[in-house]
Amino acid sequence: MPRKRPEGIERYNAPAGGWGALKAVAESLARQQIVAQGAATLLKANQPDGFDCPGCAWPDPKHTSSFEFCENGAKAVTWESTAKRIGPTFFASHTVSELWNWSDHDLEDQGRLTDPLIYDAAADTYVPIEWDRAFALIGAQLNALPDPNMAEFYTSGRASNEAAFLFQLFVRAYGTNNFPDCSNMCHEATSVGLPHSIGVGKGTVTLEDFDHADAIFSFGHNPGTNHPRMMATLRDVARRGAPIIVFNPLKERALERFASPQSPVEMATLGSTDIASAYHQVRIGGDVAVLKGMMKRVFELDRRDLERGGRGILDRDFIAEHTSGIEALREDIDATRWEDIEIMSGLTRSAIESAGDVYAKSKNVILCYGMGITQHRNGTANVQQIANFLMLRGNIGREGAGICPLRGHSNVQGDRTVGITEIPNAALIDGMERAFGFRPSAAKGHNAIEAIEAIIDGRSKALVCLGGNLAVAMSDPDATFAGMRKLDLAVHLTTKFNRSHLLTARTTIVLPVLGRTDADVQATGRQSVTVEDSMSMVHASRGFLNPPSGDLRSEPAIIAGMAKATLGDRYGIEWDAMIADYSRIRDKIEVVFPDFKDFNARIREPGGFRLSVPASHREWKTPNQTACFLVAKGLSEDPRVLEPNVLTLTTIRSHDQYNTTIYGMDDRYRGVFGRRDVIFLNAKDLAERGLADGDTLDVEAARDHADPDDRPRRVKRLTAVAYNIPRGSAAGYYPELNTLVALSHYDQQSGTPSFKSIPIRITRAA
Ligand SMILES: Nc1nc2c(c(=O)[nH]1)N[C@H]1C(S)=C(S)[C@@H](COP(=O)(O)OP(=O)(O)OC[C@H]3O[C@@H](n4cnc5c(=O)[nH]c(N)nc54)[C@H](O)[C@@H]3O)O[C@H]1N2
Ligand SMILES: Nc1nc2c(c(=O)[nH]1)N[C@H]1C(S)=C(S)[C@@H](COP(=O)(O)OP(=O)(O)OC[C@H]3O[C@@H](n4cnc5c(=O)[nH]c(N)nc54)[C@H](O)[C@@H]3O)O[C@H]1N2
Ligand SMILES: [Mo]
Repeated sequence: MPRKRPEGIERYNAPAGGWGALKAVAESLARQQIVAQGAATLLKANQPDGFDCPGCAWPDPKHTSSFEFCENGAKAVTWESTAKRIGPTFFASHTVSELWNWSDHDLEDQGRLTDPLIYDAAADTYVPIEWDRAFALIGAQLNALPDPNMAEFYTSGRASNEAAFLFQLFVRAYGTNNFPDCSNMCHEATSVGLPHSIGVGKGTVTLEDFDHADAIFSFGHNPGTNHPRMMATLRDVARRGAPIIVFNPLKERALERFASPQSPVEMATLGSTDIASAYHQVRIGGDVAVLKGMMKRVFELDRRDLERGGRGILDRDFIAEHTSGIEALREDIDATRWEDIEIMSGLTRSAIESAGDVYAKSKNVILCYGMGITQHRNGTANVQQIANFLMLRGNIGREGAGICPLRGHSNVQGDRTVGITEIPNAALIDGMERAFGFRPSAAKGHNAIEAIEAIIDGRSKALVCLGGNLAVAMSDPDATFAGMRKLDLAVHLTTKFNRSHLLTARTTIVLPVLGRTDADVQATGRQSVTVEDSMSMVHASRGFLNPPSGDLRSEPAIIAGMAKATLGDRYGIEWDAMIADYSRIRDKIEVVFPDFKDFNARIREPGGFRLSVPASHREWKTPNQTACFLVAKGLSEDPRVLEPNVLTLTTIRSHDQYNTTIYGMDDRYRGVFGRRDVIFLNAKDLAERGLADGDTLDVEAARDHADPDDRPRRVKRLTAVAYNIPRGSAAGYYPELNTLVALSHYDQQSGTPSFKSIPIRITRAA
């Protein structure tokens, strides 16, 4: 008799997509009470005259496609365009202390905020405040700080280019570069790592390149859930017979099999398309070992081919003309032993060699990657080894080949492009001076980790958040929450109410904003904003719904309101004129960033335009003007992973969540229903500890006594799920497990928290 599975844990045998996806959309429309209006809203997503889907940053075929069905895009849209509202009456009857005990799902599920609010400490509730009074308070408190560097200005990647640009203008005119950003927790390893390799911190491919690729390598991303529109592309690639080689510790269903809701045949016959041609379940944190192993194979095949009188496997013309550093890389790879590669990757030599053989045989290769690569202590090194791997055969800067980081938030890349950065370069400073007549500070500001540390230490006393849920998204919630409660000023621009807003400061103000789907009408009429996708395409986005209440303002308008109240007419910045007509903001963006030449004209072209990515045409903006092979010593990021009894935990997203937004409690493709308090483990790792599927466990982070931040970190009572995952690896859900991550546990080069490799120990719960 097979043991009964734990409650809510089932086996999911169907392909990803299919009828299950259609059903899920119908359910989320019904749950958000928007059946009629919601259906119309979905039809406007990613249309030429519609809004940009807030679900992910995957590009559209020219942003002109007929309606492309996407379950999780639909969830993101319905969650925002919900008919539910949360206003003063709600807050009058619920204290902040009471709301603290609500779940993240229940907080946001109250619906869209309708009024600006301020926290009343005496009553422990939020009460309405007039916009102008809120702005005046914010301005007075920011001006009262002895030093502008005592304030932090956070951006979450849903903000439009226009909002982000005004935000950085406001903050730089105020006098600091403290720009913690969700990107610091996400693709910072890409932004920091790739410029050293190829001179630009962005991907080099376009959507069309996928039509010309002979093989796709996929590392550490889960497109069926997080970039669902990518599935159409992967399906096309698979159907033309090009290999897709996947490296992921978990067998993600959509990377195995996908039934396209767009395909009448697959829907009618319950058929599906196999996606991965080979699926390698790499150990968590084993990617450097895999990449080095495949490079070792390529060097070996190259040597053999030369011995036989061939021209070799390496792209020697590309290497000679465009690169530097190949000899040092070859030495490092030669010195790396297969035994170590096998231990660290958890894969056999022959499996890695077979993947290397596919690479060597394919003319054009694209490598895609996500958080499984960046959120490690060696995230930057991971990204740079990927660049090395591609460069060996000239797979950067030509048709059908290149590097494809899957960005997170729908405009996280754009926010960076238009100036949200704590490390402004000379071009940005010069550009700001050209556009606005003042020279902003060039001093390095705080990234996300540094901002939280400054808040905890009391060095920073104010926090202004352009969206997001910083406290819940960050490592070490215990320390982070306590720090936030000591602030003098906390300001949140937001569509919905979340836990970060419950961390009240001396003055706490919550300002409700228009979302992507809402019509944004200003003095000169309805406005569009712009966003940049993962492939550097910039296009317009225009909402059309009636806003949730008459008292909402747009993000640009609120930023301008705070700026005027804080700066007065400092530097003569024409805030009102820019808000009346956003094309004037774009004119200024164009002055600061010449790449946006003819910005307003070009966003009127269907599909928008592509920003220049020099590496895409083999122009290398590195100090020595070449693409650089970079050596990363060793294979392990953290000696603790080899200690006895230690497992490496990765934290992942369920199918029913958007970062800290929990839409629902199911994770359909992984067979988890109605709960999130689980930990996925290899059955043998469980058995070795006298544990079994369904047991209740406590999890403790392995200690690092040399770390000044060392202390016990525990999550209690998780249910063990025996799962198809490599030995030594474990997985569970973000954000519930962030308690296990010390603030000091991050990649030293990029500051990206190491959310994907947390050394842990498990024990049976008392
Ligand atoms: N519906 C939905 N869409 C989203 C989001 C969302 O939460 N929900 N979030 C958005 C954001 S901000 C981002 S950054 C992206 C995130 O998109 P992803 O990068 O796909 O997000 P994760 O769920 O973190 O998944 C990481 C994947 O890496 C694998 N993995 C974990 N550790 C390792 C490892 O050590 N090596 C390898 N090779 N693989 C590993 C996991 O098994 C998982 O499949 O999605 C964006 N889109
Ligand atoms: N353990 C662990 N931690 C992680 C990760 C992980 O994989 N594991 N991933 C990290 C990553 S990749 C990221 S990007 C961060 C995410 O960090 P954040 O970007 O800070 O978090 P989100 O959950 O995306 O923010 C959701 C909130 O944004 C607000 N919001 C939604 N739409 C809008 C809008 O249009 N305007 C405004 N102003 N507000 C809006 C809503 O209030 C909602 O509650 O988390 C990071 N944390
Ligand atoms: Mo992200």
